[in-house]
Amino acid sequence: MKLLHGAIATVLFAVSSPLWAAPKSVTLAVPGMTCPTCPVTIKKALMKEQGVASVTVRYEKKELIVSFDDAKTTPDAIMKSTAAVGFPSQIAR
Ligand SMILES: [Cu+2]
Repeated sequence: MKLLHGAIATVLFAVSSPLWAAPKSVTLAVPGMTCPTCPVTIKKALMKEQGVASVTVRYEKKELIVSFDDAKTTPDAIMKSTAAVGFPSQIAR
């Protein structure tokens, strides 16, 4: 049963991958988030980017978790758009 399940998942993935690339996520350190409205600005900017699926803010850690479609954008492009609104970021850890 386990094997069969794996085979089905593989087939589904192969069929759907051109349209539905696997979502990736990246944790970004944003040292410039110094007040609670900063993440709002960043989130707004990122949600306008093509391929960004969701943005989770961890304000207390000055981090963002961004999930994105790697067929449409890259962590590099995401970091560029946070910098464009005044918040340079880098990949955490
Ligand atoms: Cu602020």
